[in-house]
Amino acid sequence: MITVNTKPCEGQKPGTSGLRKKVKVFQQTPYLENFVQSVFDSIGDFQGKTLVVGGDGRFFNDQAIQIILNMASANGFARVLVGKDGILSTPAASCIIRKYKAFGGLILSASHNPAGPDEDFGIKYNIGNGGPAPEKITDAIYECTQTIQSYKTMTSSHNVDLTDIGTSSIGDMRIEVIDSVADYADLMESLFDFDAIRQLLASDFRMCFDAMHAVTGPYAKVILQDMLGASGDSVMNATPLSDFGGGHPDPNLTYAKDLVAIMYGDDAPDFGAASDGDGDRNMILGKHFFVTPSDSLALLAANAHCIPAYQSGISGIARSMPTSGAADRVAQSLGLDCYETPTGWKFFGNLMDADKVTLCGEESFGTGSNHVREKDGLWAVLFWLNILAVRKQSVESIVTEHWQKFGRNYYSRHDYEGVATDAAEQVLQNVRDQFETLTASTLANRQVQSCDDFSYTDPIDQSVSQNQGVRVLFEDGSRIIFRLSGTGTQGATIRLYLESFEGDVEKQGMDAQDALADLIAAAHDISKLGDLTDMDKPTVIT
Ligand code: VG1
Ligand code: CO
Repeated sequence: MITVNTKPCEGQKPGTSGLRKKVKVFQQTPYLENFVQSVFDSIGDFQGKTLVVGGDGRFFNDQAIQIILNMASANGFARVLVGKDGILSTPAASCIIRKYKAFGGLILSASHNPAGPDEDFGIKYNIGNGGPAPEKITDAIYECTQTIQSYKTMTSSHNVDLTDIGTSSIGDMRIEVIDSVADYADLMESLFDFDAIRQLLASDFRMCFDAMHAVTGPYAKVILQDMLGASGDSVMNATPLSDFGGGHPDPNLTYAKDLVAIMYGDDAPDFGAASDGDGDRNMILGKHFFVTPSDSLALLAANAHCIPAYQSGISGIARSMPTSGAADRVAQSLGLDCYETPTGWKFFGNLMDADKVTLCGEESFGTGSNHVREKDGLWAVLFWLNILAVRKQSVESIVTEHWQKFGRNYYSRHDYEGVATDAAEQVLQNVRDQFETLTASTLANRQVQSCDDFSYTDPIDQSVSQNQGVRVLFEDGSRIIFRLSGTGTQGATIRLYLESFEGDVEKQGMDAQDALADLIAAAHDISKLGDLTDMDKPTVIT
């Protein structure tokens, strides 16, 4: 073991979901080393305990793991569980931390951000419940990165072989290379009615899952094809590539365009889905039909009784603040609490640990439950397949029936990527400056009820998170929300979220952009977004 002198590196503040930077930044010693040592210095006493390590397979994944293994040994971990070839999807890592009662885990991913030598890399620490470290810990990690003076590492001269399942060691620390898929597949089988899904897939029902050359390929092949009998062509782009095939594995209508073309084409399958780089997001499509993530959360909650694991009821629902209120309506009809948290999965952990909620979701294609402490892409796909197997209706008819019963929350998110940071901040400030004049005024033909910067007090540990989005809230339940992304690596991204509610069945068939047109215009008007960014349309519309 050696102790290496170091000094703080710039830009080590974790964002919405860990630390994300260009690969080139992570490759500069001691950028990664400083962060890993700062994690180890912030998480308490792990001497003799187990750490889980794995990532989405992107470029630099394997090298980063070798560095982490040497440092984990030098710092006193007794055992590390690593996914074969260094691969673990984010939900699988969460599952393994929980199942083997590990002290915590390091997940190497920049989610859907492009991968490759000139693209992005990321790392985050998950605690023993399997979920992302809460802000208390991420703040402590950041503090450490500001004052760090040395890190500890072993100096093994050769790389640990991660290509075969088996055991090896560095110093006193045992390294177990484990099957990346098996534990996760077992967990899925314990939650869903695999027999019912098998029957569905054996019928004339056709599905298509796009793994986007990212981490879910191996998981989808084992679960959907080997275990559930989906046809050989049902999983596309199934081989994980270190550059994700040059693509952008973000499952939305813009980036998952191959899948969208199939699902909107002639002879479209009955069900389509995609997941992101690290396997925690999901997009759900029916034949010529897109399910918004906000609606998907509401639908899963309303149909949870179809699923063995949730048959006896769910304890509550949580959604991130910008996510539409569709789930709130289901919670109300089921007599359950619905919690509104800031963006990022770390805010759901306490609620799930305290059994206040079973299902959680975000508008950004994230849904999950208390089976792990991360959002879970394939879990959502299996949940939908299980519902389809039980209800024997099309995706579209299930969604439209839901709207008839609960009303439709028209919803859209407009992203403006690569904006200058000052301009992005000014967009939000412009709205903030009008909080007083907007309140009780008429905007987009509606009465404004209130305006605020969203702030959240965790009901379990009372921690407070401020400035989580600028909101204009209307009396009829409509909302305009502005937020700056915390996951990008270049410039700023403005997210504009728009929502309005339609209870009248006759008016539920509109295109969302048309239904929201007056709110979109009002949002531009009050923020001066177009002038400040010099962009005449969003980079991505969801
Ligand atoms: C985005 C999403 C947020 C999600 C986060 C991590 O964050 O909006 O809902 O939790 O990504 O998802 P931001 O700060 O860029 O809006 V993942 O799949 O990238 O780990
Ligand atoms: Co992700």
